[in-house]
Amino acid sequence: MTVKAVCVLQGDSVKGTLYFEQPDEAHPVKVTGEVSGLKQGLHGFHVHEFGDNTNGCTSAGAHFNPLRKDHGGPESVVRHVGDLGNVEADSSGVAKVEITDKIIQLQGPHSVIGRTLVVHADPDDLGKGGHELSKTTGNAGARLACGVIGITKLD
Ligand SMILES: [Cu+2]
Ligand SMILES: [Zn+2]
Repeated sequence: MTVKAVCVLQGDSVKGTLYFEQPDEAHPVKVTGEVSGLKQGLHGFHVHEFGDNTNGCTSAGAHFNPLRKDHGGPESVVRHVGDLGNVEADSSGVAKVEITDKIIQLQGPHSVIGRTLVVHADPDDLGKGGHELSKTTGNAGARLACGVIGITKLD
């Protein structure tokens, strides 16, 4: 059964709306939408563990990592389930998002529903930066905006 979800990202100046869709567990999840108010360039983009924004994006915890692996990029063999890599903002600060990912799910134990999507200030180095944070966060810096991923109505 197709599952659809939506996430509204809210930050001080960064906003966005992302749509998630998955026809069934065997098919990848498509993530589409737009994030605005960014500095031009790459920005880390992850699903974090908790759907808790009580203390802003900090309460979302670490990257969603049910398999207890090191941080990586979306194409890496070793990655967190929540590692969606980067989005790239153009000169007007808008990132158009079109991601197809085989690891995140909208159903089952790896479902990202009820967890928090975060967009970061800096590029995610995909685990390859050699920084002390590369293997945990990709050294992607501050959390500029976040929102909980929720199920939407099917049409
Ligand atoms: Cu993150
Ligand atoms: Zn990660």
